[in-house]
Amino acid sequence: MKICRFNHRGEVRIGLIKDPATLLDLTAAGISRLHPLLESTDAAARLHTLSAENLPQIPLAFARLCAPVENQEVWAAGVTYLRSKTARMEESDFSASAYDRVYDAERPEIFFKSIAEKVVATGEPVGIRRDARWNVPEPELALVLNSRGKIAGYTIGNDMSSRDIEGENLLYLPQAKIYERSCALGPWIELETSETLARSWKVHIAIQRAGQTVFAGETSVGKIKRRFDELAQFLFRSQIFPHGAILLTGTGVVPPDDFTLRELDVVEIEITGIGRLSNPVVSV
Ligand code: DO4
Ligand code: MG
Repeated sequence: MKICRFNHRGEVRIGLIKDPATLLDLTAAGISRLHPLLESTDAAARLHTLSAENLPQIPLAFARLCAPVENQEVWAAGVTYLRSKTARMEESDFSASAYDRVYDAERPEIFFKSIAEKVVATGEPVGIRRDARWNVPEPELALVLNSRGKIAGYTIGNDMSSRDIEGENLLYLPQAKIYERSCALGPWIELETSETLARSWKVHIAIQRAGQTVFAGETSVGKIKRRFDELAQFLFRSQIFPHGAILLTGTGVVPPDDFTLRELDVVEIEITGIGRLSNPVVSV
């Protein structure tokens, strides 16, 4: 079951994706936020009941989807795929061993990525830093965690990154990762999915430039080295998240070293089982 936030005449409403072309307006049935659904233990049953009711229907093609995040902080795990470890070791000089160590360490790499209001939705531009010369998207499965640290659902994330800034010095990581429009989430949240099923999903990325595909790559969620509850438990150690949190799970697709994003490129990330997150690129 897929739930979304959408903007209708200036008001953010909650929707249930009924079929590939239609969403049901759950706000007409009194559901005005995602939070109670993510906290609830019987959200799926409630949504099944509601989907049989005569709720207003909106063609998806006309719906302006908002990022599926309300006031959760967005965090990200890193170096969870072998591919990410080797690419980062190659790009960096004196900090290469840090990636090697964290890949095998008990404690994962987890870093802060974004506050909710800075997250961009599908269709909205993601940013590349003007002061960086090597900018890439990072297509990632995102865990939607409730306030108890339980996985309430999954969405797609783009952890936009400036590889030259990160590669110059690991202490520059926050600048490589956190800047205007550096995080996209969407298009919606997939509920009711076990980790076993999610691990069978494929992550696919294509980058379009002037109508041509200039990079495409694919990986599998199953290649993530760590269990999802392990990542969630580390995030929730000595921290509370009253609104829940979003946790990106790391990238397993890295474009070749001579590739950098350009303004007007379009980044399309698809995760089977969820859908597609699509964003044009702007310089920020
Ligand atoms: O260690 C730096 C960031 C890693 C990351 O974002 C990833 O592996 O996806
Ligand atoms: Mg990443």
